[in-house]
Amino acid sequence: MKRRRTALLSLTALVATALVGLPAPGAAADEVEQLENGTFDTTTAPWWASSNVTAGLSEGQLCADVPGGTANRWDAAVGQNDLTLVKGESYKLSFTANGTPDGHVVRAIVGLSVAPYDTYFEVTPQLSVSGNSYSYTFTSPVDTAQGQVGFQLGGSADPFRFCMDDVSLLGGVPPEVYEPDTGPRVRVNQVAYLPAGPKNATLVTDASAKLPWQLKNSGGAVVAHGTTVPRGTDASSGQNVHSIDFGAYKKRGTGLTLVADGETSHPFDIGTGAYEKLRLDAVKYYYPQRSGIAIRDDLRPGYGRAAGHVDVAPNQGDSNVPCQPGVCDYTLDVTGGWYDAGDHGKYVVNGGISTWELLSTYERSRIARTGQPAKLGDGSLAIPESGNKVPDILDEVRWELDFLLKMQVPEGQPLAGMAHHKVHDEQWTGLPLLPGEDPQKRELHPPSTQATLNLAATAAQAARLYRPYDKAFAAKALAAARKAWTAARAHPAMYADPNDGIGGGAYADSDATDEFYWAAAELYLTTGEKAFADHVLASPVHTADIFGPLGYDWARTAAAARLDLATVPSGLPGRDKVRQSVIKGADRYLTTLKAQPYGMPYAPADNLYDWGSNHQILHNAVVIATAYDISGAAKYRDGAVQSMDYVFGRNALNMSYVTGYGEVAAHNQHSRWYARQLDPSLPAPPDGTLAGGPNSSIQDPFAQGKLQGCVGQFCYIDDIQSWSTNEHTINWNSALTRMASFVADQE
Ligand code: 9MR
Repeated sequence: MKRRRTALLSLTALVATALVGLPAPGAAADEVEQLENGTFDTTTAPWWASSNVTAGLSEGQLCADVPGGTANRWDAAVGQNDLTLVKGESYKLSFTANGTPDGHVVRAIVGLSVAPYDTYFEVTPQLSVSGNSYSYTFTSPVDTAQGQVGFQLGGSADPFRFCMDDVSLLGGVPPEVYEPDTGPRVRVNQVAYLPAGPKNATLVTDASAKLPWQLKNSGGAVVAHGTTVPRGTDASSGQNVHSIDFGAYKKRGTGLTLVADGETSHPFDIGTGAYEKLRLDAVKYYYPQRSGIAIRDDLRPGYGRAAGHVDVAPNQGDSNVPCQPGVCDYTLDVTGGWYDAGDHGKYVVNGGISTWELLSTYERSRIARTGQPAKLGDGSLAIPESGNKVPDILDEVRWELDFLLKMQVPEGQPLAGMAHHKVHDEQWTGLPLLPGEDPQKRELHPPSTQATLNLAATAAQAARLYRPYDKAFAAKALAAARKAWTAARAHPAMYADPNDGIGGGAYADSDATDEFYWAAAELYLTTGEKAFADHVLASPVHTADIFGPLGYDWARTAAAARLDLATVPSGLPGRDKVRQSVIKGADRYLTTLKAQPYGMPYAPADNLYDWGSNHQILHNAVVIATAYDISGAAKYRDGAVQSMDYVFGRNALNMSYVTGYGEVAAHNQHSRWYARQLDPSLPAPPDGTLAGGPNSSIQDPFAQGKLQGCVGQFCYIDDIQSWSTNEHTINWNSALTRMASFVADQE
């Protein structure tokens, strides 16, 4: 996405200040320089340098000779401490810098000078010999008197020279007004509509009366036309909009455009197999997320890398991981699994919902009326196990399942059978950082009831799905699931600490009734045992209305149980009612979808978009898709298919949230190793990676600096620094996988 800075006023102010040395008219009166001696006229004091850096004055600049061979950016640095930062105040960080030889990337931060060394703002410019000026505005998320401006120079194999001048941190500046470049006002699914499927678009316009629209083929000839339907002000974006329905046109084609109100949409296709490719790409995302194995460049060109966390320095390894102090006195081998997201943590709760959703994609392919199991079969995903006669999707998920099983507390220990909530670094690490280069100590965090039930549910589900391919593994998984179930029953309220968020996410959840329901459901569907059916039937969750506006997720897992009870064959008493409850939920999501001028089945309370809203939209679509699988009614198929339009660009930002799909697509998702935005030698996220999407709470400082006051759909920015709106994770790509597979089946 292009960014336009409306810096006119502040630029004028800056020039005027330079001329007369006084604040210019219009400049805030209280703009205050926070740094001492940023001009290096006679000394470098009070700037400090790490002991491995030789820093000094050189032609009125501070120059630093940086050694090669350090691992992390922060292993070599210069900076200034004891800065006061005020929460909610905006600051402008500016400097000139050059580097010799060309091309070195450094990290400039404003953060905390003491542990836990939080970073409030960071940028990672690539330096040239001739030098450049840099200027950024951000808003401090905290009050502190221990602030720091730091230039982190480490992580280079070779030595280089870094020079800087005119370093300034100006407080009290007006917050930067960020305006996203949203392109043409006709918003379409930039990827593809299905020939026989719904075809809808949204027009942003000031007009209140209906307008003509035209559909053009790639040669520019008008192939269909009609009039728009005025929809008034759209709450999710604050825009005045019309909707356009061109579903009567059913011919396949590429490079079509929709024209209305003098604007031409981004080009799109009708029925050219995009979803078949997405079906694969969405699952192919997982192989390079694997921990504990080298990623083969021949299988993922451009993504090959060393194995992460296998006890090769600087990694401390995952094969002998201790607990946090005081939590346990054993160590576990917890190698393998998928990294959760852009971080190097591995979390049983989030691994659980992701595993379930990939396995349910596979299970659906075997039982649904439109399912095509061969599509994700052996040889489909280009993974090391391709060719072993096991469906590739099962091989991929097995990588995670083996890890989840390793997280179970061993026999003989006080909490035997419970599962540790998570394993991750002792401290948060910076970006970029390849998995194999993470030097942090790894720690097991206390077991939790939810993690234990995630293990029970997914291991039970695995037991029925892997049985035809690996009986021993199926038996092992079922035994682990039973053990976990029993342990969770004995410790029903052992919740993860919501404050345990240093070095990794908390994934805290203070309600386990849904996880008990889910685990019981999977154990029942696999074993048919009455005890598990009784638990399902007695659970208050079984009859509760669980299909609310937000959509199910890692913390709210009741839908995983309900959807499986409704679709996986069983003799559960009252199964028809269960199926009806899914239809009822789908009806509600269809009502939402119809009321939304952008056509998505999502209208959160108070228009507060949740963290990862894109996957919640997809999850509501999964409920609609499941209603189609249950009933065969076309309205559900169409509603589910239409939900993809939002994800692929029919939205207020006019962008596709899936890398590699659509004219303008998210490609800077927050990641420590798909960090091309920070280091051009690293890859961007692979095609088929879903961005989290609009998040009204904008928890990260970068988004806070750009998106204050954002309305719903606008609370998103495609920048690697925005971890609260633009991360990628295994549980979001599982939602994409599930829907991509459904839509591909309808083509
Ligand atoms: O997706 C998670 C969101 O629902 C939580 O509110 C948030 C805070 O716990 O964490 C999100 O998950 C992140 C996790 O904690 C660490 N790895 C990256 C995940 C996605 O941002």
